Amino acid sequence: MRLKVTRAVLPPSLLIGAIVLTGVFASRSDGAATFDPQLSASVTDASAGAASDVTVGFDVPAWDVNFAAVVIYIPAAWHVTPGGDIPINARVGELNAEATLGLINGACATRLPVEFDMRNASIDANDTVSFLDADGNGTQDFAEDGDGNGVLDGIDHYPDFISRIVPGPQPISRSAGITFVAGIPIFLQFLVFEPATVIIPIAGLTDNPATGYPSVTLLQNIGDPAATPVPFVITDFCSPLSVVNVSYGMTRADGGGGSGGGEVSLRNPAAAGTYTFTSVALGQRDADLDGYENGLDTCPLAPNVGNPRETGSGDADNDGLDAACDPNDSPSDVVFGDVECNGGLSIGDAQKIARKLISLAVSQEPGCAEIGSVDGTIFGDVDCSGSLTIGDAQKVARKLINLAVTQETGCTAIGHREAGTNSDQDGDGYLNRQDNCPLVVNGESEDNQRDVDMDQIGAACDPDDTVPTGDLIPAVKTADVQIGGGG
Ligand SMILES: [Ca+2]
Ligand SMILES: [Ca+2]
Ligand SMILES: [Ca+2]
Ligand SMILES: [Ca+2]
Repeated sequence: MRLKVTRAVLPPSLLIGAIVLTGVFASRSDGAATFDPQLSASVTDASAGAASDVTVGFDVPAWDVNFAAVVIYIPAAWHVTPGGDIPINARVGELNAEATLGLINGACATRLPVEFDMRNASIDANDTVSFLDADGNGTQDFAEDGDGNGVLDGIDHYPDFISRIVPGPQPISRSAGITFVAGIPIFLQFLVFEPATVIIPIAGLTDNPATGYPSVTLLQNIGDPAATPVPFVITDFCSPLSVVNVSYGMTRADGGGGSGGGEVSLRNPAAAGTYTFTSVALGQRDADLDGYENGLDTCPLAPNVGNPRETGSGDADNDGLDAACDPNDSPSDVVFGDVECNGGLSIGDAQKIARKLISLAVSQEPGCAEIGSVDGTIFGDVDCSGSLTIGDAQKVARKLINLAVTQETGCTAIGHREAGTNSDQDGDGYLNRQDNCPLVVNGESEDNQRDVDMDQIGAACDPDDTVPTGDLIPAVKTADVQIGGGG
């Protein structure tokens, strides 16, 4: 089997195109972070020695922190056919998941169901394929069929990033599914290793052959230390998460009714008895112990006033920054003056707003002086130390105009906005909820979200970026399966 999960973490660059639900969650009081995933396991044919399908469920409840890593162990008494003994691209399973996402700086309000058709995939580490579009033809290499044999390259070639995420041991089998969501290829892989291969070290458990075959899931290239972040529409990956994975006992023919199928992929234990599946998982770090993982918490070093999973909670201006660290959480701080915003905002209107807002800004910024006229173009990062230049004022104006239009019904953004709405407080191109330093400029022009200790707090704002802040939360779960006496 082949279940579950990713090392390291978010925000995953995946999925778009979702169904927005509202009122999904009941309220809960705040408190320390919890991570209590649920594991289930079952077989469709419980006969001893049967080539039965195995279904494993893994769920992260609402309000828990999301996982940083999960390994599922298949009991050692199962027969797991090595990947090399099954044809490449044979259908070996299917996975259905429902993820909870925050989109475009919103709270955790979007549920996205996804399905994967899993194929037996190459484990030849000498024949690799990139997650990137290395050949520059507009499609990521894993999701194209470069050699024209009818099999996507992420299936019949070994992804080069696996060795960076799970260095060392080679899997005995790999299955892979590639599904397209809103035109974006999503890559899911299960790697099964020999028993006692240590992925998440827990002495006496994960180094014990009796615990079984560790199965690691990789989603996209999450966890690849060489991956390059990009600003993305998915700004949070939240709980709840629900995953149901079916690993076929016998491979199946293609959905189109083509040939193939019928090879044994999994076989139940030969002896009747009770067998235990195990999951070893790590919940994400919560540095300030306010119950919200660093990757979700836009104030990771200050206990939140509200709940970042809920729209507007503790966030009066709805910019994704909790009042605990938002330097301007009150929308009433902004003066709009006599501008008419119904039916659209003209450049002239914007200039009026700009003048008023610049005056407001300079009165609030030590070291800034009043400036003259503003033409309303171009902005970026403002340095108000010393005096405020016309150029600086233009930058301020742009930031504030964009803030204004996001708050006034009927107003639309004017001109081009290259950055700097209040949803991107520091104007570095990463929306607050994706930005691992939402108050410090660390965009693609700077260190691009660099995070050496991978604690989801960027180097630009991490008090010590060599030691992860907050603890991973371990959780070990088991699920028993009864195997009967023949059939
Ligand atoms: Ca916090
Ligand atoms: Ca706010
Ligand atoms: Ca930033
Ligand atoms: Ca860090």
